[in-house]
Amino acid sequence: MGGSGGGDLGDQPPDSCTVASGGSAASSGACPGNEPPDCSAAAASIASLWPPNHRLEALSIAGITDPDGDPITIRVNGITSDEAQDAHGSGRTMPDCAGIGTAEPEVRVERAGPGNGRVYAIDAVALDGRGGVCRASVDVCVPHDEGGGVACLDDGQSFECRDCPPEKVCGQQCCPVGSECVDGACRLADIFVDAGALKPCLCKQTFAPNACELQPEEGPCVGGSGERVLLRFTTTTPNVGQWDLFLGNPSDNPHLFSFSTCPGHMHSHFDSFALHQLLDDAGCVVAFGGKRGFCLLGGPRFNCDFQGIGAGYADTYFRTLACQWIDVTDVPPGSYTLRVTVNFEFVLAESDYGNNAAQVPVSIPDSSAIPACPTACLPASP
Ligand SMILES: [Ca+2]
Ligand SMILES: [Ca+2]
Ligand SMILES: [Ca+2]
Repeated sequence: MGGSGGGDLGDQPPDSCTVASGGSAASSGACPGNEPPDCSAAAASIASLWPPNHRLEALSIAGITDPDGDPITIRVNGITSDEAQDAHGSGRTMPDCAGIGTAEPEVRVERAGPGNGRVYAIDAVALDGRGGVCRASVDVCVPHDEGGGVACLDDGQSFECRDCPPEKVCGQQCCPVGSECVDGACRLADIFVDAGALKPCLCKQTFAPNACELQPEEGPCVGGSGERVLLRFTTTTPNVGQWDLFLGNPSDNPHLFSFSTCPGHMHSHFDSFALHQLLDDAGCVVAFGGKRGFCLLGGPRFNCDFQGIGAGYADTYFRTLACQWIDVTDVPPGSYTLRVTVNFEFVLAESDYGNNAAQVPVSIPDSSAIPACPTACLPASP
């Protein structure tokens, strides 16, 4: 499943989206339904590592809470350092970081001999399983001297720290997921959501108990079997950056993909691309979509086995696709806001994360006014 992609940007203006809250899943304030986890007190389980004997030290990220008490899943998106992994005098042991894609980052306890201490920065997200997400960046220090009273000096987090796949090697750098080495530098794309393309509509569909849409590997993207009311919409994601959004072969980033065995879906799906939320007047999330399967492709260079969105192209998930909806069966009639956020877990490096959400007003009538899919779909936005 996934977008047909390949659409040229044409006349779609890059400012046709509504900038929302930068990936935070719910607004501030008390929401009866769900609030996102709170990353404000996040810290590494060990802030300063000693002695620098080149071991890989397993850490965790502490201090993240969820206001609703939801169980939290933490995932490390990346680790950077202010020293190159093979910095002079550091032992030249590589890779110096591991655990990306897990809740347990590992960093090598070493630093450059002539340096001022090595600072690692661990970039992670916390997910509450109900569409809430927060982002944390925590520092870990390997001081140059023990007990010298000198704090680690962060000379700039210039070095991606991991077992770098060959196509990501860029001089002394390792390009982060989503970027690509061109002319000796890691180049970043910029995707956004086209609000004008969403065109939400409502229809009813009946699902058998064994339907793919009820399987966890596909979301699940309906709340149960039987007749469901679906708010369908089209997500179009243009890349307005100067460079391709580059994901490449799914096997290079296995932690970001899952393999669906549902009929017709026998390929690797990118899990964390878009978040679909329905908000009430208070900005609280009243329903969210479960769609997991994304195959990023835009432009002639990319396909499902080599994924990406070319500069000047867009990836589109049409509202007729399975799971490209929010199940609103249990949402009372009324006025709401549909919000779609791409790259909401920040797994793809981009030059701008502030334009990744778009929203449009939605009106949900009494269910007797909603027709059956797929022959009809009642427009839900003015
Ligand atoms: Ca929560
Ligand atoms: Ca330093
Ligand atoms: Ca962006």
